[in-house]
Amino acid sequence: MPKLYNKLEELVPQWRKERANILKKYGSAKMSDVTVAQAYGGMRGVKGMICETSLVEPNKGLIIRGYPLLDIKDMWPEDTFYLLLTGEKPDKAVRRDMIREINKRAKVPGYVWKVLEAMPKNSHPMTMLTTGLLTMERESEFRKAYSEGMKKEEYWKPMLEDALRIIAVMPIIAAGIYRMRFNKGRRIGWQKDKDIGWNYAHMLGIKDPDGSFAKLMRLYLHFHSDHEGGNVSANTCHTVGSALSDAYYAVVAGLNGLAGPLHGLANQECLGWIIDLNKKFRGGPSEKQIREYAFQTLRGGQVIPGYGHAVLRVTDPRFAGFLEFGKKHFPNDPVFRTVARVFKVVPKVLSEFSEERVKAGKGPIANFWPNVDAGSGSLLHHYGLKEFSYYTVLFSVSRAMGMLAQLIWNRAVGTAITRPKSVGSAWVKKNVKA
Ligand code: AMX
Repeated sequence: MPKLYNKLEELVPQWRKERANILKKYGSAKMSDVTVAQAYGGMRGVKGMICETSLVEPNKGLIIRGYPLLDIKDMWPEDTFYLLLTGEKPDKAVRRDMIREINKRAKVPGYVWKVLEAMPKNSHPMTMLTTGLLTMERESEFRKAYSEGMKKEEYWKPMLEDALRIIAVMPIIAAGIYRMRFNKGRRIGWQKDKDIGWNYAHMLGIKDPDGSFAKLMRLYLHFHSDHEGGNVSANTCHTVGSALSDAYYAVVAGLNGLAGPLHGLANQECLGWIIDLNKKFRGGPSEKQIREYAFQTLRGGQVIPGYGHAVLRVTDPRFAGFLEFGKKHFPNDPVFRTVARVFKVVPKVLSEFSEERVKAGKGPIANFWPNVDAGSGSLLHHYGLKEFSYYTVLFSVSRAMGMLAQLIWNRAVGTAITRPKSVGSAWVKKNVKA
């Protein structure tokens, strides 16, 4: 049994007890009010679900189980998953055990490749990823155990098994898609006894003479793993999982949300914007040119990708961490240099544009600062991973860990099926006092 399994056997009864105590003590107390604007506006700020794995503080950014992200930036993905799920920082023995357990499950059935090979050559890599993973749903231990009459108390166990399998196969499927979709040659296999980050870098087939690309992959998978429970991907996965759909169905549903341009696809859009900027001003734009270009984008009715956030009100620490990586490894890369320069200019542009919006009677832009997607693509681009449409796949391999940790916790404590109440506009007009 993995050390993670034993740890959960110890923790799950404590979680259940805590949940029961909280419900007994606070069950009928109010924790949020909802305005009509929030109901029409994506439920922004409405506290309506519980997520233990991480928290996004508007002025601090991502905090995983109490640890601000930049304080734990050296974690490997195996550590991240353990921390997300248990709340405890793993030691070296746990990391070794996690690597062993992932290795045991790192096999993709042949039928997955057949399905992917049959897809149209110009399919989006995200469509290929979710199709590949969904094809594997027949492997679900949860569904099997459920159909054999598993007791409620046991739900988390096959959910954990499915989670470990999904974490192990996702980088293999994702790397296979990269090589297949972009004509990179034969698939490269998983190397036994190595960690997820190293293997993903290796299977993509990117040249990595100094090992820094593998380091970037570890950092990338760690940074994108979770962003509390209300974002589109986590929230969708949570809702689908609440119907007791297994982890394959639920994670794929979440990833379909991640594929939207306002969510995980922004990294693709963002690098495109930076490259266009570099092309237009050969040799790299000046700050003045960036300012003009940014205003052009905004006045053309488009958003500046990689800037703004639904919750954050400061520079995303994930962006700060990636900026630090680029400055350390390739400060003079022309694309990275533009990303760093854009960071100096765009927050002020957005602030001025926000004032213009307000004068014109529109709402302000709530956050002028970069989010994770503003810089991540430039790092991948440096290593020769230049196919923008692939970037959300990398995000997905990572985000699956957060979604899976949340699913396991929910099945462990017995979270109910999601079912908020909706009302129509007529109901609002009739029942809400202006
Ligand atoms: N450029 C231009 N306008 C922006 C903007 C930006 N970067 N960020 C916000 N705005 C606009 C919104 O489009 C909205 O305009 P509208 O009222 O005319 O529709 C207005 O400002 C108010 O929006 P908000 O309250 O500041 O943000 P939000 O919570 O509604 O949306 C987000 C958040 C991320 C969708 C938005 O900031 C955006 O579109 N950013 C660019 C895309 C992006 O980077 N997405 C990635 C987010 C991180 C992730 O999930 N991976």
